[in-house]
Amino acid sequence: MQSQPQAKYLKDYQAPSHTVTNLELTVELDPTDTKVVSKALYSAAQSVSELCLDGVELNLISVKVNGQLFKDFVQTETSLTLKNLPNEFTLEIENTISPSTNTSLEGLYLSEGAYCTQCEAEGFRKITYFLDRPDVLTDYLVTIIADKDIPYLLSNGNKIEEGNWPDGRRFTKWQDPHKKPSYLFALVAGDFDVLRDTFVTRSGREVALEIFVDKGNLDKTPHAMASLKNAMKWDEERFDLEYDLDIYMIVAVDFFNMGAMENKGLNVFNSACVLANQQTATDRDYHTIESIVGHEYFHNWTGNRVTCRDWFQLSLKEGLTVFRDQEFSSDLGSRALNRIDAVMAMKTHQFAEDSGPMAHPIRPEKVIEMNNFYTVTVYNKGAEVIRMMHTLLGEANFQKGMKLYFERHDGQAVTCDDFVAAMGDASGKCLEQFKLWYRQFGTPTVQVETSYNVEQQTFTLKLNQIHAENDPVSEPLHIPFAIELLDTAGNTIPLISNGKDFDAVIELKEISAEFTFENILSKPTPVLLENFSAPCVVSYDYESEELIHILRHASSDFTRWEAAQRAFTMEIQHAVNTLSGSNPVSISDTLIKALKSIIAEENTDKALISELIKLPNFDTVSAEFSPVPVTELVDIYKQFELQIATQLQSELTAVYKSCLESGEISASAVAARSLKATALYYLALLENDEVTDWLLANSQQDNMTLKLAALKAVKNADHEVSEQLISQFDAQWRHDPLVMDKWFALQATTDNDSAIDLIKSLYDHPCFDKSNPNRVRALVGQFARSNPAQFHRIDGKGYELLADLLIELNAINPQNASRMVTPFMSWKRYDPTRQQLIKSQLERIASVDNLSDDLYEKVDKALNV
Ligand code: B3K
Ligand code: ZN
Repeated sequence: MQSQPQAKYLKDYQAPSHTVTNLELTVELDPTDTKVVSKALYSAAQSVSELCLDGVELNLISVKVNGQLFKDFVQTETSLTLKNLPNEFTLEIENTISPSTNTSLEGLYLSEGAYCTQCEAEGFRKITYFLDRPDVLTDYLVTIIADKDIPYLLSNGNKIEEGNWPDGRRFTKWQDPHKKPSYLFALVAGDFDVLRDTFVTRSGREVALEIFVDKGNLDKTPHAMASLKNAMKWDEERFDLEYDLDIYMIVAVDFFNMGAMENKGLNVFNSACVLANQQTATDRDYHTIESIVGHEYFHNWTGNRVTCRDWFQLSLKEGLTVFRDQEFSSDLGSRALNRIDAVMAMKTHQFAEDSGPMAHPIRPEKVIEMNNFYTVTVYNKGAEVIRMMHTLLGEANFQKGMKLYFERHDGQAVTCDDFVAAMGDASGKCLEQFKLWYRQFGTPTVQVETSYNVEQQTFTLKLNQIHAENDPVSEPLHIPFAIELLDTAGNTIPLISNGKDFDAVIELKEISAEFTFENILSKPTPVLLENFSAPCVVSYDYESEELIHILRHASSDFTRWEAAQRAFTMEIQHAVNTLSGSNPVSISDTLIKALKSIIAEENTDKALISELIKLPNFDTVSAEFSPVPVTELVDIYKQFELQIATQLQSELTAVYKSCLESGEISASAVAARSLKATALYYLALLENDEVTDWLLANSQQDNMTLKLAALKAVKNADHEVSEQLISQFDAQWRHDPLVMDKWFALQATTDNDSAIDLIKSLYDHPCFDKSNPNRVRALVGQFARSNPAQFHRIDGKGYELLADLLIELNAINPQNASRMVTPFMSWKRYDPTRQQLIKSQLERIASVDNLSDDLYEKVDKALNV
């Protein structure tokens, strides 16, 4: 019988038993028999004579203590415990590993012939025995030895020596001047093309910048390089932070579990997050690359210079770094559109996680497999928590807090409390109550009631915070609740309370509180939780006219978007309630009228218009229902899209024609393409020769944004040219699997009963590879996320397809399997038939032999809520 995986608890944290200095790591690379020798000085923190090292899937050759062969140890599958040790000693361990059979993409593995590593969170233990925890900071001297024909042998820090090894192989030696935890160690060896550049820091130091990519991909690297230089400059200007090494390297690999990894001085990236040119990447890809390159760079201070004491504190570095990358993108591009993206991620993914069996605080308290906690909660809600502090403190005080944080903790491994303390101390603002955000989970609701007093010309808001049923925190949270009041002309009314000017941010600290504003000449329209100032749900009975008023008149673009989303959602809710038989449902005339005038707005960012006229995504809308009426929603979305296309045909056609751009990547061209794509998406639903010509013309463009827009539109509309364009794309891009991911994702949205067979047949496509996470996510991930009609088929075949794949992936790559199980986690939100179908698939997974900790933790939680 399998032993049950054991959970670890934050409350059990203990400081490490030893410190480690002067780690010398020698790695002799070989696909199946890599030899690793690690030598270091260990000093016991208190007088303990035992040392328990982490190590997984290692073949131990020898242990030496102070140069002498040492046998007094106990080995398990995950550890090596040495006994009867002196207080201080050198430890030399030799072991071997097999990178070529490592398909977990954790530890040292091969990606298309190149050696690379992934050590966060606990992958270093798959390379050698070590105290593999983030609070053990060590200096590294790394020697890499490999065959002569591998030109690049890279590790962290500076290359201090290279040459020929006595037996004819080559070696390089790297020294990292900064102490680091093992999760930031990296090694890469392979043959690459390299883009080189330099950056001069504001103190005048020249930093060498190098981007390594597979041969032939050099023309797809300039955007990542430009993004890196922008990030370096931005961090100096906005956060006063300068880079601290002489070299910064990025390596792009095809086999990678996440987007990228911030290893000190040597980032390893998923090639999807580096490679881009106009032919192969969409405008969205360009944006993602900029933000991820920035994110990894920003970790150099928030994560690497100051790191986490333990993995429960992951949000210390991730929440903060996501906040920083969001600010970077917002300062460089459109703040409103970036906010829309961030809030959409929260409402679509984080709220769902928070209401399901994997709900956890941004600082989790109990973990079985750490890799399961690189979540939208830790990352995105973590960033919202940092953003709330920014809102409460203001930019100047927030930056004072950052300064103090670095003054106090540079070179240390610390906790989220340390961060909040620095913010509180630097600003003088009490954040004691605010800290509850680190412990609570389940999305809080702020219930709002309003009343207008005509005689006194006052407007009163009554706020009431309600915690989710599963929330461990019952005391009130400190919620920055931003508001705006609009007058009948849509102007912002200045807020006055108790005779004084009132800042737009209400600090709600009680369970319920009332706020009255004076001098309000007529009944205002309230904008609530403006700019999503806290990660909460607002419950307020908006009249649809109020939403349309906000949508048409609010000065904040983000606010307009939120109003549009709410207005659409209300219409969908209404349609679900009235849907019966084959009776058509429709969007109200007032909303249609508002959409018409929005499309025609001349001074509005085209990219914003594009977002304003889109229906909210399926997952966000689903959250409003219990159980989710899958079939009805699919039907309503189709009817609504067709209605928008029909009733807005002339506006959409006009706007399509007016969106001129010539393939460049300026903000205005990107915006024009975005609106063009949305117009095309709707128009493709109508039978119209002119539109067919546009679709065909766009599909032939040398610009991936336009090409893909045409393909998405024809696929969604099941247009007569759909098949033709789909096979043309396949023929054109078969040589480039990264581009083919877009094609796999499109195929996954096939909205008819052939979808399951089609997906299964694509497993045999020459570009498809189940061991490549990008491919699997593009095809099956997209199917489960974006094809509700087929994934939730009432015969259960969609669920079976996903479960079959998860069972296979369990043996290949548990981390990827575990990521892919997400659509099953919310099974309780569906009707009894679907619940039963998903449950039986979860049970099938639970009964698999050698179920990984990754899947076990999630499936067990899903089944036992
Ligand atoms: N820190 C890495 C993520 C590591 C995930 C380990 N399963 C990327 C990032 O957040 O920057
Ligand atoms: Zn990160």
